[in-house]
Amino acid sequence: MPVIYILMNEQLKLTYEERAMRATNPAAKKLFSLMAQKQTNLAIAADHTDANEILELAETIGDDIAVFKTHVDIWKNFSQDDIKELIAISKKHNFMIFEDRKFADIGNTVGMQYSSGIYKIADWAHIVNVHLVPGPAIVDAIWNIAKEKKDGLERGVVVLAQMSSEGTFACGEYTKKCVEIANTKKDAITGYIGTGSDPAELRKLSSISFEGHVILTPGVQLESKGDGRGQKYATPEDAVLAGSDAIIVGRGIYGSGNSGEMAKKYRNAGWDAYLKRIRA
Ligand code: 5IU
Repeated sequence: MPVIYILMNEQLKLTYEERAMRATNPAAKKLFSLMAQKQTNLAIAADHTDANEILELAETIGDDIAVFKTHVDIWKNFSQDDIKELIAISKKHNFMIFEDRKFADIGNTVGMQYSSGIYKIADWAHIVNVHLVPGPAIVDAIWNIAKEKKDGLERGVVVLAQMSSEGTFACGEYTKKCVEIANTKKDAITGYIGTGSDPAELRKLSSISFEGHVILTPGVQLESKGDGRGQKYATPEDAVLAGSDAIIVGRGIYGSGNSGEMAKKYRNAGWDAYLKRIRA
């Protein structure tokens, strides 16, 4: 049994460059390549409610991150002009934008939520994520729109195979089912959300996940074990050694009082853990 386990986790030794070559989704290819080139596997969960603070954060830590994760529906002053500014900053500092919208409806509705309304997420987000509770058609709804865009933006869909919150149902058989579905849609799928709160569960996801898929992990902090509101944390090293390819950190950075300094600290912790993993 231990032998099988080691074999199944061989992909943990692959470099991001090697994973980029195996990836078939454009956003996954771009993300693996970008992480290798910039030497950072840090994603920021930019959960400010003021667009000005969001833009300031992006400018401050842009050089240290691979991904800037947004929740545009919490911005009290959302405008497409701010989105244009965010895109400009993302190009200047070379990071990808991930709108953490967690789509979860029937395909027809999700297609409209992705492309229409005031946000027009399809126009600017490299990555969006979906629950697979409604079934696989939700992925097709997004991908049919994404692949028709001719603007050169590398797009893809992240599947919420796990969650970091206490008591989540996204574990065990559900996670396996997510992987089964994602493996039938490798052009569309960038990868997974894999939990930081339970490294043993994360390790299971990583052992069955296709090596061209990226595992992004929320629930990561250096200091805290939880937020008292259901969120549970692992350290960057625990998460990366268990199979996380990109650590998502929110309050550990933007809530610290010194985002610039903390971003560098998390960047180093995440990258050192990655080097330790591929050299193990
Ligand atoms: N997020 C989680 N857990 C999950 C998923 C998303 O925390 O399972 I899916 C989001 C929520 C928040 C960020 O935007 O990741 C984590 O922020 P903190 O590092 O501040 O807890």
